[in-house]
Amino acid sequence: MKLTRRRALSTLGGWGLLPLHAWALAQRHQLSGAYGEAVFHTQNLQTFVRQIADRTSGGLEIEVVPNSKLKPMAEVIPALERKEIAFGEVLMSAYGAQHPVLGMDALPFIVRGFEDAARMWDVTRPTVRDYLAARGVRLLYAVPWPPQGLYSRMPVNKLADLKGLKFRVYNAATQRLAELSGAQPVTIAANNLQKAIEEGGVDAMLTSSTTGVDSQAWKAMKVFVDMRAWIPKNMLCMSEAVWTGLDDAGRQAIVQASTQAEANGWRLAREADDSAKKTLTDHKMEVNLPSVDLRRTLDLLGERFGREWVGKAGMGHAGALVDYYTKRNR
Ligand code: PCA
Repeated sequence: MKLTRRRALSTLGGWGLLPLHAWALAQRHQLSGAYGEAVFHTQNLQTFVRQIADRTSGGLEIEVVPNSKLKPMAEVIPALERKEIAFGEVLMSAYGAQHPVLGMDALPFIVRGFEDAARMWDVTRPTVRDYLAARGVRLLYAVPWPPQGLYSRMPVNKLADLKGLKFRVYNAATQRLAELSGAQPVTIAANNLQKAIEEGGVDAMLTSSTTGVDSQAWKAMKVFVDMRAWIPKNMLCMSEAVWTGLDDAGRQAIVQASTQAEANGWRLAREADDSAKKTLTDHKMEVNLPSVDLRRTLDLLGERFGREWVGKAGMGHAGALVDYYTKRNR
């Protein structure tokens, strides 16, 4: 057991060598994690809070409450605004309706891999940070999921193959793809996915290799098309009012641990993707790249989504997309 300041103070307090109020001075907060304990994002959050506890010698203790048990994801940002919770993790695109740049995080067929995703984050970070700051929410870091691929019971060679299937959706982009291909969209949060699959409620879905493994996709689906539709990110945020109430040591610990969590998280996402694709194959799933025809349809679809997004975002925000392309093609 590590001797943290809190434990040391509590021991000294217990021996009557320190007044108990010194122990009580440690700040304790909760962090609303959106995904399950085994998910690499949640493990990264655990490392993040451990580092903060160590760096402040127990002066700042944060408890990770996983699986949206503290707050459903849609309520996390408003709860941070109201200081109802101190820290919260959300999928950026879950807030796509609030700001176009958050929706851009799940714009299909724009990024082709993790390097592109990192470029997109470079370009969009200031806008996301300022948008949140205006709401009294501090952005700490963002970490990607592996690229989103298509799972299905049967091989998919064209979008029409999805027609009529129960297609699990988790944000506006998945919803729109389901509609465009004539599938039947079914909204299921990641933490209920495994059960829904077991019960036969999902014929197809678009998510990462890792979420496919966590939800044991192979129990219903046999094919994974690694089509890299987008690379969505989770972001960790905190209440600005809680930040203001921290001492310098606490703030410094958060800043340092955030930088480290972001770097670790991007590395973990790549590693998790490699090992998850292997696990899918071990469970006899076919892991394929899209056929030439499907690729062509997807690219056209990407253009269409891009145009729709620019139309809604307006030219002011569309600049972020242009900046991204300029950076990528340099
Ligand atoms: N997993 C989460 C979000 C993106 C991902 O890869 C999900 O499927 O809900």
